Amino acid sequence: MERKTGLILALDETNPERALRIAEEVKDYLDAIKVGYPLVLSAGMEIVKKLSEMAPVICDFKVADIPNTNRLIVEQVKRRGASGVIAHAFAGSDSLEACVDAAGDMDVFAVTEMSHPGGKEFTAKVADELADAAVKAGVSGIIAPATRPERIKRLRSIIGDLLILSPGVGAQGGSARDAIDAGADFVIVGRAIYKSEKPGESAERIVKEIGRTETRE
Ligand code: NUP
Repeated sequence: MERKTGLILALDETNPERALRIAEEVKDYLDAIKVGYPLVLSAGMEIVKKLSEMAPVICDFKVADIPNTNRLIVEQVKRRGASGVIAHAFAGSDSLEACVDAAGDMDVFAVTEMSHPGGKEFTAKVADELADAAVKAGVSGIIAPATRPERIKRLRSIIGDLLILSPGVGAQGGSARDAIDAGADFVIVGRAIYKSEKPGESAERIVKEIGRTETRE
């Protein structure tokens, strides 16, 4: 995935018309648009094609099944024109490898430690091992919490040069600057943009904040 601004929009707006309007308004600030169940269950998978005309689309389906089912899901995501898909690492190496195989030239990102408070309960305890398994499975990158920059730093030391996409900025309390300084390549931002009265201005502010940070070499 190409990095220009470092910003990925989490488009969890469930009104399809409003979602498309927001995407249109902020698309120039984005490296990708992440869609998940909230929007896709409301608008249908056709929305992926429409959004991919504005920016590369990552489907955050947190794929977490047996290898065969994972493969079938990822094949459908690819058929719909997505550029990336998010899978859970906790389902195991074989499940993650099935995603990578089915993805071909599409990016697979593996969830390690989740950003919400509950993420500390289970995922944090095994996040280092999940990151290691993700590297071995051949993913493009991992999802790591902007709410805990010190954990981004630690996970960076495990995954080397793979990408880190970091959610938890804004509504969940994390800052874009801290996440990027800790080693994230991209921040994923949802409510702070799509719930803003002026999504364009909010996106611009975050892009400026990312630009002021000490990005990795
Ligand atoms: O650990 C994760 N935390 C997280 O928030 C993994 C995720 N995929 N996400 C997603 O990032 C979450 O589902 C939402 O789409 C987005 C963050 O949105 P917001 O908190 O900025 O509104």
